[in-house]
This record gives sequence, structure tokens and C-alpha cells, in this order.
Amino acid sequence: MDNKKKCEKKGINELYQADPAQADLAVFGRTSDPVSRRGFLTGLSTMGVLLGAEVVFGRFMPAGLIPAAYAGTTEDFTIVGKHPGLVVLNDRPVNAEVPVHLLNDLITPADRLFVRNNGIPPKNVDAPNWTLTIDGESVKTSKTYTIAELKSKFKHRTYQLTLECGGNGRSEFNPPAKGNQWSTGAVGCAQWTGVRLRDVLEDCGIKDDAVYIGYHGGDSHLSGDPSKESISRGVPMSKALEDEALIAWAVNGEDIPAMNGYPLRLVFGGWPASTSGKWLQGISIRNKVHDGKKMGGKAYRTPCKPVAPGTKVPNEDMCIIEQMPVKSLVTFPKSGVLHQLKDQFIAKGHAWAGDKTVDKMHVSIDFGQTWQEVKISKPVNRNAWQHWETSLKFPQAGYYEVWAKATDSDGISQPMVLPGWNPKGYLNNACHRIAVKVV
Ligand SMILES: Nc1nc2c(c(=O)[nH]1)N[C@H]1C(S)=C(S)[C@@H](COP(=O)(O)O)O[C@H]1N2
Ligand SMILES: [Mo]
Repeated sequence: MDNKKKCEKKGINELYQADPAQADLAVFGRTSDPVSRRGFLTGLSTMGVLLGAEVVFGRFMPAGLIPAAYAGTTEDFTIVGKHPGLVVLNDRPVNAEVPVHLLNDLITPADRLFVRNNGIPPKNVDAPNWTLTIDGESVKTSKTYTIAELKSKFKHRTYQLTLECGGNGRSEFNPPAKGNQWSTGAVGCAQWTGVRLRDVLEDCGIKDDAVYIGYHGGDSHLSGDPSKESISRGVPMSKALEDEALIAWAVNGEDIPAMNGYPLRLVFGGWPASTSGKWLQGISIRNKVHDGKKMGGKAYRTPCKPVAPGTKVPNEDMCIIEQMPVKSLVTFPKSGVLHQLKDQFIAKGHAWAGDKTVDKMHVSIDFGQTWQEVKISKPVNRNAWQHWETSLKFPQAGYYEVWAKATDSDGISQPMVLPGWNPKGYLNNACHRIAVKVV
């Protein structure tokens, strides 16, 4: 227990980021030579003592891997209108993620949508007088609509759409990337109601030279400087004109929560959620790639070609992130669960794949040596997450991890551990895993 206490003080992620081999040795007394696995098995018995159970498939456990039982550390903190279980990463601006076991619902409840603010949300929102203006170089006629006008003029649409922050999973990158240290909870899939962005843009007229749309929100810059925007991103016309691209005023049939963009927001499922502008006041139809705040430099961009961890990448070699990669979660049971050997073990979760679908879902209980295919549902509509569920049996009592891996409609699977390092720590779609103690 002493070893565990020591590492908790420093933070187990920090310890492992500094030097995984040393961390393995300090915490569990196992060396991390992945080739020879020298001393690995004796170290594993120490790990077993600390975990309180034998690591049954320990011989397959990658060296330098933090056991899932220790990987998530959470603190309780409450935001008005939000589930008390949300974990606050920053309070100015507010950023809060959702512990994965609270994401088990097929449709994410509004109070469990994560919060990612770049600035200060508008106060005292006057929804009846809120307006949306469509302008830009490539609009034929600039127009301004109230929400009532949007509601009366255009057909209402409802879609369930997966929103995931581009930086979800950032906390695992090594060397660490600056920014909110999201673990797995900057994702949700709620049912959004509004009008098609396409219908509104076409009502104004789109010139032939249109390339991109950019949004403008009613939140203010952290500095308070009214000439500065906190964020102003967008998407290419092809994404903007899709059926599922919405200007939404409701989520799960209710007003959008204040922190998630009340009274109006853009919603683009499957793309970095930073494209889904909150507190929406303006959309510019651009004749070039939108150049608003957080479109340039390294923001929401990854190296166009893979780089070694820690590489300094010039801005011109960074490419804008478009659809998010295939990913999945184990949302039931909660990591660390105690399970009776004689019982069937039910596991559940969701999987999503940007603009694609998830075609196959697999789980492993032996650190990825073998995988069993499990059933995955069809999405209710494009850009909605899909659900998987399975029943497992464990061979004997001990410590296990359940790993989940999704494969998209192009045959691309999630990596088992951290994918390509990038300077800002985006797109970590490594397999999610939970700890299970079988007794
Ligand atoms: N106006 C505005 N829109 C915004 C943001 C913001 O700070 N201001 N944050 C963006 C980012 S980075 C993300 S991940 C999503 C988060 O949406 P949520 O807070 O509703 O989960 O909103 C995006 N839209
Ligand atoms: Mo984000």
C-alpha cells in the first residue's frame, strides 16, 4: 500500500509520463522491458497484491501500462444544471467531463453533456430577442432571423448526434500536451432539434465560390475585450450542407442548458465538437477556409504527416482535423467492479466513427491477446453513436481488464494503446478499458 500512496501523491499519470519503466518499478516492482519481460512476472505478483487480486492474464499485460483500476482519478464538483458527478477540469473557463459510467444511457441526458467553454458564456440571455445573422463573402443576401422566425419558416428536424471534443483523451499523451486534461468523458450523444443549416443558408443564397462556413458566438473572451472572440470555427461547405447539420434550439426536447449554448447552437455530429458553435449569433459563408479564432496555428490541427513524440512541428505542416476517428467506451459496469466468478458478466457501451459507421465491435479480457466479437446496434441516424452489449465468463478469480475495440466501415480499428502523438494532444482513440476483480 505504501507504494500506491507514494504514486498517488505524485499522480499516477504524471509518474508514468515521466518514465514508464521507472514508474512500473516504483509502483509495482516489475521492470518494463517489453522485449525480454525480465522480472515481469515477479513484479506482476506485487501488482496483484496492490490490486487485491491476481492478474490472471498478466503475462499479456503490456509493460508500462497503468492498470485501469488506477488510471481514472476523479473529484466531485458541482455546476448549476449539471449532474453532480461531472468532473471539473477548469473553472475559468468552465470545462467539465463526464465519468464514463455516467454515460451509459442510449441518449445522453442534457445534465450529463460535457462542458467545454473557451470564454465566458453570455449572461441574462434574452431568448425572444436573440438573433442569428447570416453573412460573409459568399452569401447572396445577408439576413437576420429571430429564433421564432427560424422555427416558423423552416422544417424542424431531430437527430441524435455524437459530439466529442477533439482533445478528448488528451491526458494520456506523453510528452504531455497542454490544455484540458480530458480523460474519456468529453463526449455525449443527445437528441438535438432545430432546422437544417442548409435550409437557412439556401434561404439567403449561397454563391458558387463558397468554401467554408464560420460561426460567431455570444460568449466573451476571457480578457473581457469585446473586440476579441473566444473561438470562431467552422466546417467546409460539404459538411455544412449535410442533412444532419443543424441549427438547434433544443436538446432531448428541452431548452439547451446554459453551459451548452442556450438559446441556439450549431451541431455537427462526428466532427470535433469545437465546430459546433454555442450561443450562436452569426454564420459567415466564406470564400476561403474560415480564418476565425482557433482555426489557425496548432489549434484543432494535427501534423499532416505522423511525427515522433515531442517533435516541434511548423504550423504549415499542421492540417485541420475533420471527422473524428473510430472510438468506443465501456459504460457499464463501472471500472473497479467486484464480480462473482459463477455469474455471467454483462458489459455495455457505445461506439462511433465520425461520418462513418461502426461495423464491428470486439472485447478482450486478456490484454488484447484474443478478441471476441460482440453485437453492435445500427445507428438511429447518421452521426449517432451505436450500442454494444455482451455477456462474458472469466476462467478463474483474479484481476482482469475488459478492453473494447471498434472497427469502422472502412475496416479501421481503434489502436490498443495511444495513437500518434501530436503537439496539442488531439484524437486519442485508444481502446477504453475497465478493471474487474473476479472473486
Ligand atoms: N461559442 C462557443 N462555441 C463553442 C465553444 C466555445 O467556447 N464558445 N467551445 C467549443 C468546443 S472546443 C467544444 S468541444 C464544444 C463543447 O460543447 P459543449 O460544451 O456543449 O459540450 O463546443 C464548441 N463550441
Ligand atoms: Mo473542444
